[in-house]
Amino acid sequence: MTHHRVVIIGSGFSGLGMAIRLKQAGIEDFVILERAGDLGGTWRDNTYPGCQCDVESNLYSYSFAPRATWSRTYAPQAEIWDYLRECARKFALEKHIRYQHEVQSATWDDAAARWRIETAGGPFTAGVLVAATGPLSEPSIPAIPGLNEFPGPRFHSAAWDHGVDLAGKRVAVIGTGASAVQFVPRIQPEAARLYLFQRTPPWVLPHRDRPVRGLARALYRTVPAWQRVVRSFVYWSRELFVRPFMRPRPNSLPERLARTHLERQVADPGLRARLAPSYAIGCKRILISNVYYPAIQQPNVELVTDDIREVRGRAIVTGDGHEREVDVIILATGFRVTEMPFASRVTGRDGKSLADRWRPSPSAYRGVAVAGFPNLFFLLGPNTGLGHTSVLVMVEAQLRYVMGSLRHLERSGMSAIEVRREAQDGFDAEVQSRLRDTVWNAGGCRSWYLDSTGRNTTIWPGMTWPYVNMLRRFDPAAYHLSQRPA
Ligand code: N01
Repeated sequence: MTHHRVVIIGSGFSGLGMAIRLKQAGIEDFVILERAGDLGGTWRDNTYPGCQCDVESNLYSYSFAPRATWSRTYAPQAEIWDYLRECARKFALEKHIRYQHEVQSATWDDAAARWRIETAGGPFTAGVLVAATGPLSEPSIPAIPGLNEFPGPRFHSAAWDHGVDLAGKRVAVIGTGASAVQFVPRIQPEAARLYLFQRTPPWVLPHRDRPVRGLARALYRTVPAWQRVVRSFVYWSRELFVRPFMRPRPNSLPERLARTHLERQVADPGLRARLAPSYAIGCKRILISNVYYPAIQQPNVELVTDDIREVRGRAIVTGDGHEREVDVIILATGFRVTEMPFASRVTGRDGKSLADRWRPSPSAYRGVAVAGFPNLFFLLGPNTGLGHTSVLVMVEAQLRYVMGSLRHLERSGMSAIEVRREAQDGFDAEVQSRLRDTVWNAGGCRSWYLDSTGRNTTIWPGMTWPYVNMLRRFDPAAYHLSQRPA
């Protein structure tokens, strides 16, 4: 059994960010437990064709590790994954990572004031546990009758099977979210036939991606302050962009832009009507693409808007009884965001699991701390997701806050720190009240932002700067400290 001052779960953007901040503070006694054989989280797993970040790389990167060499303004997956490996090398993180160490359980031991962690690679104990498991790490597999019996290849977009050759095949894609919009234009030219099963049409805006030319790269390299200016510009344009659609209003500016994009790219009024969303823009994540609408109008593509009833043998059967025979099924059905399977493996002070504590609906103080779970911090926890800008803005605010709490705990000489229940409940009530009339709650759509009770436990209600400001300083009054028995 090895003990560490801090144990981080997950080596994606937030887990690595935590590790870097610890190192910068001179703390070396930590490990990162990673269930896979490589680092990178969602950017390691999502290797589907066309995978690309939909936020500009100058903002979708750590502020403390800018990169001058992005090839495009919106970097492709391989480059982002490479960036994370580069950061791990630059900050000497590799020696701290324990691969193939999936966490099976984490239990708070009150007498010893530490976390006892069982993993696939052996047990650990931790003074402080940081859960950086990521909201987009558990693929959601739809409960379609007969899907498991489909005799051909079938895979989720987040676990792309590159061994399956799609050339000349009849391919079914289920789902039209952010992932499908990126890979459908890539696989359409290969497939003999592509059936795209759309349950709800997304809002799509034009993409402004372009190559980063030599001059810009040279400027970023030689005048780093210039890249910081560009980053700030991107940040504030996105902050301002969210305002016109935060409250659902018909015909908002972003909605008009998206409608014009649809009208320009799709001439057939019948198809256009089937692609036109009937909910307010922003209610679901807004997608960006210049190639999605053109791809789905190719003669080998059929957009299917009837509900899927079942998979029968090789056929996908829709509600109207129509059967479409396919060779491959690709599930672009998103992630289990609000259930967080990891929660059932964490047991707190009173012997209750986090999943029980979070039933029927999760919440956390400032998205990072939960009463009953001392010395445990979440990165990108409940209500700190975003629909309009880089989640790394939230992650960096949380890193600063967690570092503040570690310093506070150390200075106090105590062994445990736990958020007060009333602080957590008060924060949650305020977030929920601010969310009530926003597009994410009242936009007229069903989205993964809402959990099974209809509560929005995913999204931060609006601009990010108030959150960043709030987390600038650790607030000891919201916590109580305790000492382990002598
Ligand atoms: O998943 P989604 P995603 N039968 O949940 C449909 C991030 N991301 O993987 O809308 C039929 O958006 C579902 O239909 P409906 C980003 O945060 C980022 O595409 O629920 N259809 C929907 O169309 C994003 O939001 C990047 O009616 C079913 C689709 O599947 C998040 O990941 C790139 C169904 C799921 O869409 C998830 O995106 C890619 C069923 N039973 C992803 N179940 C960046 O660029 C679900 N659907 C940063």
